[in-house]
Amino acid sequence: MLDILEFPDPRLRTKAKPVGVFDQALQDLIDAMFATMYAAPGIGLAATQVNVHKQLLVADVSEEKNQPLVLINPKILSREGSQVYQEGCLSVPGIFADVERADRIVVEALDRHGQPLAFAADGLQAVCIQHEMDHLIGKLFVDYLSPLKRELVRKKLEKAHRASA
Ligand code: GNR
Ligand code: NI
Repeated sequence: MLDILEFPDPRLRTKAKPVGVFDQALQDLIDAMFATMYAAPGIGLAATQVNVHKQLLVADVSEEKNQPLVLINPKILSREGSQVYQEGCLSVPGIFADVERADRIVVEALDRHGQPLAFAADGLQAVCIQHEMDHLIGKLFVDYLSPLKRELVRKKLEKAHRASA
């Protein structure tokens, strides 16, 4: 299992670089990210969260956990509408808050072998992809909260980190 960085770790603010090489090391990283995500359990995981600063995310929003999705160098081509969803994050444990995001997005990316793919996503899948893509630019869902709420979250997590140190 890979270690997941937790807010306010400054490494979560790193901007990921595009992936250019689709070698065995990348396949092993993707497999380890899925194992870590499913075990957590979570519906998505960005490489940034495991301290790998590459544009790579994994996700599976299905009930049966049998629809793994790998997105490499992802881009959002279009956004429509808005939805509010109560988000959580494996890097901000125990904190949940409403975030407004696009309701429907069209995404272009590469798969784990470097083959291009493009698709439309809505609902929870659209939330998840937008949340993961934020990680790749060093952004966290708590950044959408008021500064006061974000400060309360930071204090709560720093206290929890001290208690477990
Ligand atoms: O497991 C996760 N659940 C979740 C719920 C609502 C909105 C976004 C998410 S993503 C999160 C896993 C995670 O932190 N991915 O970066
Ligand atoms: Ni997250």
